[in-house]
Amino acid sequence: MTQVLSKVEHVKLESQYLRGTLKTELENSQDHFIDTSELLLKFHGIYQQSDRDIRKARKAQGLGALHSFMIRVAIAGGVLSRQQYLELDQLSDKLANSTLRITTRQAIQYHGVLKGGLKPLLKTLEAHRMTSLSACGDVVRNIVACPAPFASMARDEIMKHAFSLSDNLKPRARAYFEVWLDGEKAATLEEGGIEEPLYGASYLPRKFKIAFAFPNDNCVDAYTQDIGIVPVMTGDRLTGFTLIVGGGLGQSHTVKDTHPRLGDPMTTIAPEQLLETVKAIVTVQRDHGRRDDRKYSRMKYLVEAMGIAAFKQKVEEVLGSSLPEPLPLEWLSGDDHLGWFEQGDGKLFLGLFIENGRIKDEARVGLRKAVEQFVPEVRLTPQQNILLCHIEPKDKVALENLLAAHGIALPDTIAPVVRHAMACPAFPTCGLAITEAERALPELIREVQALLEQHNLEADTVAPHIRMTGCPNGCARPYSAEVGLVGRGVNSYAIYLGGSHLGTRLAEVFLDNVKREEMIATLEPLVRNFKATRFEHERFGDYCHRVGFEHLKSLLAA
Ligand code: SRM
Ligand code: SF4
Repeated sequence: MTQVLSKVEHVKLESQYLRGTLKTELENSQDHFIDTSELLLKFHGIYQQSDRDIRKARKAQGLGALHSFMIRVAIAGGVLSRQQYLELDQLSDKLANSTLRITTRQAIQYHGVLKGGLKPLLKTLEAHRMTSLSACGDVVRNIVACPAPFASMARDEIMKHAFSLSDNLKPRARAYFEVWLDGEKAATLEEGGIEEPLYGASYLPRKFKIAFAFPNDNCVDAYTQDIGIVPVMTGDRLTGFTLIVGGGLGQSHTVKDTHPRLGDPMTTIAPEQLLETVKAIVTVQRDHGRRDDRKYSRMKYLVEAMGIAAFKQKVEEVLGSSLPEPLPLEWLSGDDHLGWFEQGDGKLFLGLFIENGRIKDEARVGLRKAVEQFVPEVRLTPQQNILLCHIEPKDKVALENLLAAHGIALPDTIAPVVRHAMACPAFPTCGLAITEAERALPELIREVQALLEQHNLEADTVAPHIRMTGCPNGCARPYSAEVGLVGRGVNSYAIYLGGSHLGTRLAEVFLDNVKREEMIATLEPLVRNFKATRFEHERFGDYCHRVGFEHLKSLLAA
């Protein structure tokens, strides 16, 4: 059946492989790009935004929006050399709003970049072997991987696979270096022709996300990805990969039948089959995903409509060979890797909590000095935190002192409920935000902390994982948390409950429209009953799932 293509499909097709009019518009005196270019910019890792805090006031003065840009730097596996981290830090002062925002996919975002700053920023990134190409857009996005830097052959091999997928799945067309790099060949990109061998002229129907977990540790939320890749190990030898296919979280309150979905285990393959199998899955989504309505274009809807068995058959047709059944999976943790650890090679790493991923103010200065003096490599985590890697044990005390001098707390001094919480950026930069998240969560989460302390439930083994977003798109993965708070209206949130702290079960909507100021009073009876009736070692998400929403609602009524 032929589909009526959505507007975005036409923009892609007519863009001559992502060129459009970007180059000429970059040279004009406007502070922004036209609509069609705005869509193409995303493939280059750039979002056109405006400060929503001042939009109304400007309108009242008869002024239009004041535009600036968010640039997302794709960082495969979240791995950065010292030099790269320091360069990213400096750029935030020179060309952005003096903050670095670690994302839930191990990337870095700049906010507040002006149009004139785009080219210098992207050129500097390139000079340090970093790129924003395909950090956004209808392509495979930043490849996520468990960042823990323990010395292990298998871990090194998994990271190499992540880097290799990242290189192999980048778009090939030359538009990025023509527009931003004065046509110079980018060291970070393999030069292709004018065409896209994998993606074709209209790229994928929608964004596509891939993450590598580590056996038993689901810190990357593998089930929420288009493809979650779980290594199979024999001792410290990598012997295969199990692929979980068709996950995704975005939904819309107003669009029927949109919903979060966890992926299905599809197959377990040998390590050397990974690239071609992933490419085959991407090809099936490219050729069969919906292109008429972007609300239903994610691969999760294709997998759901076909069923995993028929989807797998399509992948086998592309490969020309059959795929084995998946091995069973077992999850023991969704570790955040925070605190001091011995790497196993004589060095240490230190995982530090960064509230909602925003590196700013004095903490940014402290981190910069720490990296300059003591840290050869930095890794970003899918929980918006940072790991300082390969530290000499002799430097431990000096590093701790330096961090303390800049007000950076060690993780064991931070309440577990705070340390496991995440929020998306929402206001003032996100054009889709309905209500606050990053600016609202710090206060709310400390109120939750006080509530848990009242009931002696503050320990790491029991404090729930809570994630907040300013709209239902789910950027901080609220639906795979134990408690999800999802923007529903101005200053109100839907409360999702019953997810698993291992990311293996979705939370479901419990109450649809709870005012921020009613949040603690709403959670209190549930927390009290959890304390009174929980099974030994039971987590809050598991308790909510076990007792059911009817019971939980009766507690509220009482
Ligand atoms: Fe997201 C759109 C921020 C991870 C689902 N996301 C956006 C935009 C770009 C808003 C826009 O389209 O104008 C947000 C920019 C806000 C800003 O001002 O910075 C935005 N998303 C983020 C980040 C920065 C949140 C964070 O707290 O870190 C994350 C960047 C990740 C990265 O480095 O690539 C981010 N977004 C996610 C995730 C979680 C994940 O991937 O692990 C999801 C849910 C998983 C999924 O994709 O299903 C997610 N973002 C969305 C969606 C809904 C997609 C859908 O299938 O319906 C949108 C809207 C869209 O695509 O139409 C969106
Ligand atoms: Fe914006 Fe919504 Fe994503 Fe938050 S969840 S960053 S409000 S799109």
